[in-house]
Amino acid sequence: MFQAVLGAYGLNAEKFKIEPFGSGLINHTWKVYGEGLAYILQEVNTEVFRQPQNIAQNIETIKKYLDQTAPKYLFVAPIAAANGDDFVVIDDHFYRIFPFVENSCAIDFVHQPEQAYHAAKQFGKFTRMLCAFNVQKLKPTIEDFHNLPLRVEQFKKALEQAGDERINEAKFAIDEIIRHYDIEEQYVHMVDSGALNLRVVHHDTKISNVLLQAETGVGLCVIDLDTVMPGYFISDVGDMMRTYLSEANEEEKDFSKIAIREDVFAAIHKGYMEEMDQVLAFTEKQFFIYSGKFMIYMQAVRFIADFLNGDIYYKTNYPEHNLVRGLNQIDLLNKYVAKESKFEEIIKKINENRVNDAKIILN
Ligand code: GN1
Ligand code: MG
Repeated sequence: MFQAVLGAYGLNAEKFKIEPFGSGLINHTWKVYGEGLAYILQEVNTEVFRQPQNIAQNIETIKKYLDQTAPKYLFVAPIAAANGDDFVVIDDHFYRIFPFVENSCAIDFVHQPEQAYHAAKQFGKFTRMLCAFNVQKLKPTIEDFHNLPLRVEQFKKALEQAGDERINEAKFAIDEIIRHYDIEEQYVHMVDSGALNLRVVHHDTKISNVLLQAETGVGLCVIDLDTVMPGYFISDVGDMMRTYLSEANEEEKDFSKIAIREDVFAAIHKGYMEEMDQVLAFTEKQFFIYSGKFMIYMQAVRFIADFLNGDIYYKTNYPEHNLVRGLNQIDLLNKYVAKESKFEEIIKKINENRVNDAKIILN
């Protein structure tokens, strides 16, 4: 396979080293390097991305726009194959190659608030760069990806169809998901009221999807653009909350290690708002804290639905893997909800300081 894929890019596979890269649950990724060159090769999971041409088209459309409006912005688009296409298809499998950004690094965990700050700033900047771009030009790469009512519907269907054994095993998780149905109701209300604007949103803002300068740790750019499509900002901010706030991630089985770091919350707010404060409407800002509940809850719903469905979506390494992930997210959700008033205080303080700073400047 590697020979055929690299061949389509005019590269001789024998001259390169190829190693698995990253920890994604959906696509397969490799680092390809040798002869002083380095690339990222990826096979797109077409079970998940049913129309991979949409990914290529979206990236191409955005690239053209950014080339004109922000030529200095680092946008990591796929390299064209020898025939000019942005991807190659071999035996019905869909591959593409990206340049490996030199002197960059990616991390898997947020160790310090500064890292959350730099990442949040990059995701905010990405949406800001595209705030005047017509989002209707983009196609959904996964229909209804972050449509919470639909995810809840899928969960209900999985519950109807699951066998007793899995339902019994997941009883606590199921009860918790039902107990939190208000999060979905709030979503429906928020969307119906028109509080949120459709924007170009990344939809997968985990820390490993940001490249940092290797030496300084300063944010360089965002990567993994497959789920870039029209959406709401709460998807991006919410997934940062979900994946940065706790030192323990969704794979952790010992839930006593799950804890919310308030300084990381403040760092996400600072980084994102430095870019987006002037862009977001007043009505959108009211949902900044809600965004965390929204994404953590939706992930719990998706993991538990997949467990009830017999593990057909996420890669799993042991039989209860999706159940444990779902329970982990429920634990995180409950700890997040317990901090809501604290988060409000933090934002209030930040805003007061901003007003005071502005007064000092005016005087
Ligand atoms: C999937 O494969 P990865 O890690 O980039 C999923 C995300 C989930 C995440 C949970 C297309 O992302 O929505 O949040 O797993 N992506 C898709 O780890 O379903
Ligand atoms: Mg991804």
